[in-house]
Amino acid sequence: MSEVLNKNYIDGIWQEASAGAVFKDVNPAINSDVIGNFPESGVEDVDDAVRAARKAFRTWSRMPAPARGDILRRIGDLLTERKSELAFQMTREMGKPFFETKGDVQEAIDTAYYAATETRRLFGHTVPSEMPNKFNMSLRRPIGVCGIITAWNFPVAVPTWKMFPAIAAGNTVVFKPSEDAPHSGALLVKVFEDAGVPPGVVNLVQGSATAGRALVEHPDVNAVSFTGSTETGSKIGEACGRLHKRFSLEMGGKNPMIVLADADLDLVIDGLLWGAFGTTGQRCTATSRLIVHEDVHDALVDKLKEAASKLKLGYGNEDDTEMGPVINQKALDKIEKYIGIGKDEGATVALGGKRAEGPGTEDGFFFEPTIFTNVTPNMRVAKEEIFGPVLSVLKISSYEEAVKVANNIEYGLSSAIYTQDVATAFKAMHDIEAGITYVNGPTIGAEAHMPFGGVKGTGNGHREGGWEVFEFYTETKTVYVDYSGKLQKAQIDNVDD
Ligand code: UN1
Repeated sequence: MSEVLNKNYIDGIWQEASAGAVFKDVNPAINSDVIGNFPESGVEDVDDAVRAARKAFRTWSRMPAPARGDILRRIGDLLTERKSELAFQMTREMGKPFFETKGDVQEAIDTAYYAATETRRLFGHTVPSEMPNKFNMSLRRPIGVCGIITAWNFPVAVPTWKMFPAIAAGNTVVFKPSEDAPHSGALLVKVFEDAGVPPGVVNLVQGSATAGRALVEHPDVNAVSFTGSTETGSKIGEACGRLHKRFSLEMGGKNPMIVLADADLDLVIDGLLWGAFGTTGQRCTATSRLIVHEDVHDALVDKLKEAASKLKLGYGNEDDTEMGPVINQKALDKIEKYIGIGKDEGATVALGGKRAEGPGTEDGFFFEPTIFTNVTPNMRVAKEEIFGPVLSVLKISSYEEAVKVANNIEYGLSSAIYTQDVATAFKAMHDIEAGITYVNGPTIGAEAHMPFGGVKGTGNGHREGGWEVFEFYTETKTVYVDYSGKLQKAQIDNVDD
C-alpha cells in the first residue's frame, strides 16, 4: 500500500478527473510532508460516477441481501488485516494519534460485521388485514443511488457508517470524502474493490464544493447523507428539499459535561482529557463545555490544568504523542479568533490560548490545550462550536441550573453527567436535550450497533449506527394480497352504518 492512491474510482476504474485539475494534500503535523495531489472533480466526473452507480444498482439491488452480507464480512476481514497500515496513513493525513486512528478503523470493522448480520434481518411487518382472506405486509426496498459526503475527522469510520448500511440494503454509492482526507477515503474504497464489490456499486469522486454540489443536485441521486459543518449541511438540506430527495444531516455540537458535587473527580479528569482534547477537540461529539458545581469547581479546574498541560503534542505516528495538530491553517485561524472573542467577552484563559511552540510542533498546525474559565451561558464561547482543543468552564450551583445551562444552545448531539446519585442520573437522561447522554463517561464513545445522532440544530432527525440507519437507506413497500376471489372494499364492506 505504499503507492498514493490519488485518483477517482468510477465503474471499477481508477482514473484522473476529466479536467485534470488537482488539489494538494499535506500532513497537518509536518507540512513539508506532501501526501499528494488529488483530483479536483467537476460536474462531468460526478455525472460519470452517478451513471455507473445507477447501472450497477440493477444487479446489486437484486442480489440476495445475505450475499451482500458475505461481501461486507470480507470487507471487515480486509480492514482487520490492514488496520495498522490504514491507521498510519490516516494519522499522516489528518493528524490524530495512531492509537486513535486504529480505533477509527476498528469502528469501521465493527460496522462492517454489524451491517453483514443485518442483511439477514432486513425485516418489514406482517399484520392482520381488516378483511377476511387478505394478507398485509410491508417490505424494505433499497432507495437507489446514495451520495455520501463526509468530514475528515473520522476519515474511515464515519464514511462506513453510511456506506455499509447503504450497500447492505442494496443501494449503490457515490462517495466524496473531505478534501482534507482524500487519501484515507481512497484507501477505504480500495478495500471495497479488493473485497470483491462489483464495479459501479461504490464510486469515489475526490474534490471540494463543486463536486459536492454536483452530487447533491444530480437528478439521479436519490438520497444524500452528509457529516460536516452546519453551514454546508444547511445548504445541502435546502437543495435536497427543493429536489425531493431524502437526506440525513449530521452537523455541529457544543457538548456539555455536567459534573455535580458528588462526582468522582479523578474519573472526571480522565473523561475530560479524552472528551475535550482527544482528536484535538475536533469531534462533533467533543466535550466543549464543562458545567461544574461550585463546590468542586476550583479543585477540578486545578487538577485539569495540571493534567492537560502535560499532554504531549506532536506527530501522531510517533509513539509518545497524546495530542496531534488541528487540521489546517483555517482551523488554526478560527480557534485563534475564538480565543480573542472569549477574552473580549470577559472569559479567563486559564490554560493555553495560543499556538504551540515546543519541539515537534514547528512545521505543523498545533494549538495548546486551552481552558476558558469564568464563562457565562450566553457568551459565544459557551454556545458556538470552535472545533479545536478549547474547553469552556461554566460554574453552577444546582442540578436544575446545570440542565438549564446545558440546554442553552442550538445544538443537541452528545452530553454527559458525572454523579453518584442514580436518581439524578435517570432524571438527566430525560432532561438533557441531546441525542446521546453518557452517565459517568465523556461525550464521546459511540458504538457501531447503537443509534448515533442529535436533536435541535445538530441534524434533521435521522440516526446513523444501530438498526435506525437501515430506516434511512430503505423505502417501505406496502403489499396487500387478496385471496378471497372477490372484490373487497376497505373502509366500506366491513362497516355497517
Ligand atoms: C464525529 O465526531 O463525527 O463517539 C463522530 C465518538 C466517535 C464518533 C464521532 N466514535 O465520538
